[in-house]
Amino acid sequence: MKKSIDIKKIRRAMEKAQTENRYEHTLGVTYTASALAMCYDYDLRTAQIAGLLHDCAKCIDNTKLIQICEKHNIPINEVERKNPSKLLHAKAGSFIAMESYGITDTDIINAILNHTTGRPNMSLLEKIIFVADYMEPNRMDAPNLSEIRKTAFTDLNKALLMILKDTLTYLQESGAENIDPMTQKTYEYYRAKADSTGKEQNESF
Ligand code: DGI
Ligand code: FE
Ligand code: FE
Repeated sequence: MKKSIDIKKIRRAMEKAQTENRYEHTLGVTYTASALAMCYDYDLRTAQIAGLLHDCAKCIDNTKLIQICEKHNIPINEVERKNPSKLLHAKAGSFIAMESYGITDTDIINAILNHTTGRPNMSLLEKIIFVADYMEPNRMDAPNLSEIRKTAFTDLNKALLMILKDTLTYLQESGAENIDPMTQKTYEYYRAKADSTGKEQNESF
C-alpha cells in the first residue's frame, strides 16, 4: 500500500526547521499555491505538500548546503557555489524532501528543485510554486506585485514572465555575474513563447 504523506506532520517539521519569518513565508506559499491549484484544477494536496517543502533547506547554512550537494553528487555550478543560500537551497531541498520527508512524486521534487531559477517548459505544479513563492502575502518589496498577483489567476505564463523579467533586472543591478544561466534560459524560453503566442493570435485575424 502506498504510504500517504501527512501534511500536518510536514507543517510541524517546517515550523521546527525554519525561523519564524521563513515559516510564515512557507505558510503563505502553501496557501497561495492552494489558491492557484483551485484556479487551474491541480491536485490540492500535492500543491500544499510542494508549498510546505519548497524552502525546507533555506535555513541550512552555506557550508552545509555545499557539503550536502557534494556528498550526494549533486552538481554545483560556479554561480551556485558563490550564492549557496540563494541557489543551492533549491537543489539541496529537493534531495532532503526525498530523503527526510519520503517524497517520491517527481512533480513535487521538480517543483522544489526548480523553484528559484525556473526552467524551460515547467509543469503546472512547478509554475504554481514558482509564482506562489514570489507573490505570497508576506512578500512586500518586489515591484509590480499587485499586477503580478492579479495576472497569476488569469494567465499563469504571463505572471511567470513578469516575475522572471523583474528578477533579472534586480539581479543585473546587483551584479550580472551572479545570474544563474538557468534563470536567463527560463526567461528567454517564456519570452519566446509569449512572442509566438502573440503571433499566432494575430495570424488568425
Ligand atoms: O527562497 P526564497 O527567498 O523564498 O525565494 P527563491 O528561492 O525564489 O529565492 C529568491 C532569491 O533568489 C531572490 O532574491 C532572487 C534570487 N535569485 C533568483 N534567480 C537567481 C537568484 N539569485 C542569484 N544569485 N542568481 C539567480 O539566477
Ligand atoms: Fe526558495
Ligand atoms: Fe520561498
